[in-house]
Amino acid sequence: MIINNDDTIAAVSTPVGSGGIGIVRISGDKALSILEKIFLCAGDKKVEELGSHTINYGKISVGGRILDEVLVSVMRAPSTYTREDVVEINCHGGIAAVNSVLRAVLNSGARLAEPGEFTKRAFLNGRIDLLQAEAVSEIIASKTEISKNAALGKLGGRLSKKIKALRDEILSAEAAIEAAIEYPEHDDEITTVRTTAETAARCLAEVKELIEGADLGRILTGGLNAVILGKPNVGKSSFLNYLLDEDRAIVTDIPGTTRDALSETVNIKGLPVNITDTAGIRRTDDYIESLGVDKSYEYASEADIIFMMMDGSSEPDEEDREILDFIKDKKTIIIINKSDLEQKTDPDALTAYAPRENIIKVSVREDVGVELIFERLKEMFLSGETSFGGGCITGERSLSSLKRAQKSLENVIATADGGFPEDFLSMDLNDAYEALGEIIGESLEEDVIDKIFSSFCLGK
Ligand SMILES: Nc1nc2c(ncn2[C@@H]2O[C@H](COP(=O)(O)OP(=O)(O)OP(=O)(O)O)[C@@H](O)[C@H]2O)c(=O)[nH]1
Ligand SMILES: [Mg+2]
Repeated sequence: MIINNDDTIAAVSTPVGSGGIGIVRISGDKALSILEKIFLCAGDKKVEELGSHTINYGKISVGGRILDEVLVSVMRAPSTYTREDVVEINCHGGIAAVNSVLRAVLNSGARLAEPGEFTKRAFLNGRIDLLQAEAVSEIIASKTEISKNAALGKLGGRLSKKIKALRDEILSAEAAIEAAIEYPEHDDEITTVRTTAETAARCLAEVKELIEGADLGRILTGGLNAVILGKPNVGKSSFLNYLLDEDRAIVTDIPGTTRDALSETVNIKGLPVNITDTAGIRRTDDYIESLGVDKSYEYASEADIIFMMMDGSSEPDEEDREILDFIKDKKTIIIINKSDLEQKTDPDALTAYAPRENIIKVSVREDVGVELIFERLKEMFLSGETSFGGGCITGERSLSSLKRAQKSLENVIATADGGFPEDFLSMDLNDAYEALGEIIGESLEEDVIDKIFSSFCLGK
């Protein structure tokens, strides 16, 4: 993707399809002169007379033909989304009106924006850093209030500040080492090395905390991957339908009803959950069913949480035991279903497979106890949420930079403990500094930056 940042860019910033209004956004040096060519402002005002950050009524007209009746927001640089002159034309929604206005803008000298290019400009022009840019696309992708709030905190820059503070601290330590090497006569080597190790340990603790938070970040943006697992007929599909509040999956009293995995996204206590109902697990000669069983295990292996379901009205049997052995070392909530019937499964007898608080008796059919599953899920995955109100690191890119910083800081401590010379420390400190810089978008190659922004929505 080769992009000339001197161009004036334009795109439709609202979703394609019918709606009350659609917005064509323009950013760049020529935004206002382009508007001048196509906008008949009420009161015959010229565009140059329009104040910054005003909304102006008028018509878009090309060659004497009126394309639409519009409201135009005029925002002059530098207090704009991109820090360039920005114009937003609010047209009538619907494909025809919006596209005709976009075409007029493009014919008047703008270039169609690449996905994410407005935000990329905000980044390149220094209004936001890379973490904040990522937060923008996370806000757009948020499926729940909690996800959105975390992304909003990140956009506000709290996480960026934390990273910057860490970098400052590392840089100071590095400077102290350099000074010590430069002027050995003033250096008390033992003290310098010890102080550096202390700084590295402090930073390491924070980096580790950020790595832990990244897991929550991934869940808040992409959703928690949950799988309902269990032998046939225990009520897995009934549970999925309960969560969706609709008859999504077929439920019958015939074991082996579900043959193929079925996934949906639901909001559980603010947690976005991608939940998969699977084929009941049993030994079977039916080829298609056996493929479904293999798939059930596959899904469960990759899940963040398994809901293992059992039928409380029957004694646990071989099939249950096989699944219990599989989930034993995995994050699992064991759901003992059908509590409305006479019970033959004792939750206390299952504590070898999951902590007691993760074994929950319910009746999906009678809607008893299901709330306890939700509460437990929230405790398991959102307990750290308040401490990450400023947003979490998300995405493989940032996570691998964090891990590199962790490794380098660990090296600093090991080197200090090993009594190696001071210049060894400086290299690893520098590497940690660079790795953290990548997260906020400093010291990143241009093609990496292009790649990051290309995953954004068009018009953002
Ligand atoms: N009594 C009682 N019956 C239930 C409950 N939940 C589900 N059932 C019944 O159990 C039977 C099986 O339910 P499903 O949801 O199809 O079970 P499944 O685990 O998806 O079964 P497979 O797809 O065959 O693996 C149906 O007849 C449901 O109505 C419950 O809480 N109490
Ligand atoms: Mg089913």
